[in-house]
Amino acid sequence: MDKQQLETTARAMVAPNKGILAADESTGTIKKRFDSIGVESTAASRIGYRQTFFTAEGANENISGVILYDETLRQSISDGRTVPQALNDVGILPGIKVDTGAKPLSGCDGETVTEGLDGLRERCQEYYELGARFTKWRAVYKIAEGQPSYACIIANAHALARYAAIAQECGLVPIVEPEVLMEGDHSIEACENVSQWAWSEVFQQLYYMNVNLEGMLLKPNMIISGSTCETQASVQEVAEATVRVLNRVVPPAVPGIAFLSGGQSDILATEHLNAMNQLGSHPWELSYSYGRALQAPALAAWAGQEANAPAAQAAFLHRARCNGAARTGSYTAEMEAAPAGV
Ligand code: 5MM
Repeated sequence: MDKQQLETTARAMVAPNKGILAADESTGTIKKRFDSIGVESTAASRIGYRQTFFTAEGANENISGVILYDETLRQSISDGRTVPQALNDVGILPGIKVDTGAKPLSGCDGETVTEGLDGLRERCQEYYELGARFTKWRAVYKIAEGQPSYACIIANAHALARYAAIAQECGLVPIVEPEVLMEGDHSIEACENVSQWAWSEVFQQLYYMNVNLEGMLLKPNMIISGSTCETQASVQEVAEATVRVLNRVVPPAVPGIAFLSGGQSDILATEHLNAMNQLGSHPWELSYSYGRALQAPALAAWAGQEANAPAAQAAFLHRARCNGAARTGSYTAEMEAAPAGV
């Protein structure tokens, strides 16, 4: 492991005005997205869609890296370049999702533990050879009566830390993603309590597994009201609660926090990030690693037609620019005026 290289890569992933595009939908998830626009999900349609992001001119101004799925890392875009090559050519770091999904946690009604540790070292070594420079593993926690359980908290934290240590050993920066789901009628206070518990355990396990904090990133949920909670916290409340919990549990040695959007609307995800960056000084970069919040308008504009690629790219670049501005707290509602081509 080259410690210096890991730290340099981690810092590049949260460079000023930049964030990460999460395009690592597994085959089942991308099928759901394509179903929503009536497009068949095939290997060809998946790369046809995703290459609109990889080839969007100027994306590198606000996108530092892209999280890919195994299939995509091995595919080529229409001009024949491999996906890692096409990204490298414009200075965007290729990354790879290495977990194999959230699976039922025995004895814990409906809860999951994320799997994928078997053979992880060998897969990471191959991914590095294929050009990946960072990785991602997502753990999922749901809030319900008596949940998350201690078993769910401890099993997922342990797996995240084992994963992070192996990734670093293979020269890959680990993005550690403990996601407390927003689905449910719970309050923002419940989200705050559960997130603080889950993230504290994650950092405890990262310590036990000797993970180099300077060479990793955290990808958490924001502290937010449950999606069906009658009282929805304001943008300011979300920003303050999220930074408050991060301050309690995330060591300043971690270079950056790259939030997931988790089902928030694209604009709300930008507003929340912007409000956090307006709060004043914090020891880590506060950035984004959005999937749906960066892709949703582009997916709708693309609609399965290659001819719509320019419109999809314009929609994507617009969201990337808005989130880039949110990195410095300089995003404004006026920026949402529809860009040309959308
Ligand atoms: C891109 O979505 C990923 C989906 O992975 P699975 O197909 O394995 O469920 C997801 O992990 C994503 O990287 C993050 O959750 C961020 O995406 P959102 O849409 O929450 O910003």
